[in-house]
Amino acid sequence: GFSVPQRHNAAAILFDNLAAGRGDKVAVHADTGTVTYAELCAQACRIGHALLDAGLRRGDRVLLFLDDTAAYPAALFGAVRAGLVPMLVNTLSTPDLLRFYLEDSGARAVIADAAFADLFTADLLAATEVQLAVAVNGAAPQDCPLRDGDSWFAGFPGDLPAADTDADEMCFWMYSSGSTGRPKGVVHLQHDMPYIAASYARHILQIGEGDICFSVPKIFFAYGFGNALVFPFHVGAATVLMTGRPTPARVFDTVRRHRPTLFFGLPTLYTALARAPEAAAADLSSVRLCISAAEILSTEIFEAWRARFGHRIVEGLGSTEVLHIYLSNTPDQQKRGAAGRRVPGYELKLTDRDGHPVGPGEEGILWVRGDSAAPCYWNRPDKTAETMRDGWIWTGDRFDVDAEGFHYFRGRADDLVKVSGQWVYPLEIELCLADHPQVRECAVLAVEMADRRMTLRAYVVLLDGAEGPELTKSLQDFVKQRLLPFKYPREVVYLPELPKTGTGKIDRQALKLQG
Ligand code: 3SK
Repeated sequence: GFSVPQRHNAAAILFDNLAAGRGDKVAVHADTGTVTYAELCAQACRIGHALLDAGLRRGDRVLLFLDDTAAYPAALFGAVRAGLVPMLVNTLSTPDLLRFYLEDSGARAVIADAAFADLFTADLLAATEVQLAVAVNGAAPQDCPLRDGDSWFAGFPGDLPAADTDADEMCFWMYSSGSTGRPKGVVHLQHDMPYIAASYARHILQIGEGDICFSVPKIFFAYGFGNALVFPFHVGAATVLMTGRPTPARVFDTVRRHRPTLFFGLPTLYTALARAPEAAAADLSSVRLCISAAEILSTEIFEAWRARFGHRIVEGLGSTEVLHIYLSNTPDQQKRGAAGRRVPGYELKLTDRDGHPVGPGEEGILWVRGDSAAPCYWNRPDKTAETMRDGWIWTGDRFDVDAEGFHYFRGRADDLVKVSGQWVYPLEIELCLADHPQVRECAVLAVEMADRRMTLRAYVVLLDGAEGPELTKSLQDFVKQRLLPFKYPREVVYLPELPKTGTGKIDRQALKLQG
């Protein structure tokens, strides 16, 4: 059973390592060197002190605009220990989005990497409630309104008592972008971090103190946050943090230098790594588990990875609202194409659109319940009422489940379209096309024609072969033979690669705009 005391401050994930005698143990392997648990806790306390000294009070939001270095856990846990609420946002955010985050949250402080300082102009800060903006990992340029955090923090004490927070009190936020509309602030509570450690990390990763985690997906992404910070710190393990773009050369080199035991990626990353020339000489012998989430991994990449490195990538699926993975395969029990089985600690149910449970083997919309689920979106009662219902999270994803409990993703609840008068799910066609021997990657979208009718368009990246009418016919026939004939893509667009979002998913909005 999982329990935290009713008074609980989530920074304990980091600070309990001191009481456990791990002060001298390495917590972070970063590009810039190693940091021990004692050093990380002291820096977190200095940051917490500095924020309080600047006038921030319990529950105030602190926007973190940081790449993956030791400054991230120091700022995050320092703010939480001080009773403040860090907000983790994507460092690829546009200036407009950044302004939205600051306005929506009413954040009173910003901690940003000096490398991103030029985004935080005096005009932007003056238009918001930000009263304190600091740069870390170097000083911001002279004319920039961010003060030098590295030297300022150094003047504060390296210990700070934890704020006496309630386990059900707001702890940190992330933003969930969704496919349409403005992003929603996902509010997480003090007990959510220990919950994902006690569920996914314990049962699926079976993580221990000797592990070294390397999450290529970054900390601002809920998946990366659990992998890179919560899971390792909860058991006193170490984490490897890498800044910048994850090119195959840099990822393999980081693995070579730090020899992680747990490796976390996304399908796009595994695809790039498996195909990179550097894969031939790469050494993954330190790794005991390779994990993938967020999207379906193609059989081709799963097999290529197994052939090259001997690892069967373990797939799972989670969400920012639930904080981490609730459906997962395990190293011993995996089925190709399945998102996995229920992770201990979560309840799952499949219903029809009216919320009635579907029968055995039938397809339905997935709901998830568990203590790491966010209670609400910030200031969005409409969206909260749609998604958070009676303690359950409505995922909007359609699944069916086999007799052994493996769940198979069948698309979004709302992507059903009528083409030639018949209902189809574009994902079904996408999954079928992905099995064509000449297809490297594809996406299928329903698009509106000039006469307002809908049609199916496939965007295809080829493995080999020349694009043209013959190949288009072969792709269409492939779908007709495997699915119902009317489900074939009427249009096929060939691309050198598919556009990706900041978190590595296929950017369907960008494809739509591309026409
Ligand atoms: O997309 C996912 O599968 C995921 C996994 C863990 C945490 C967050 C997310 C969105």
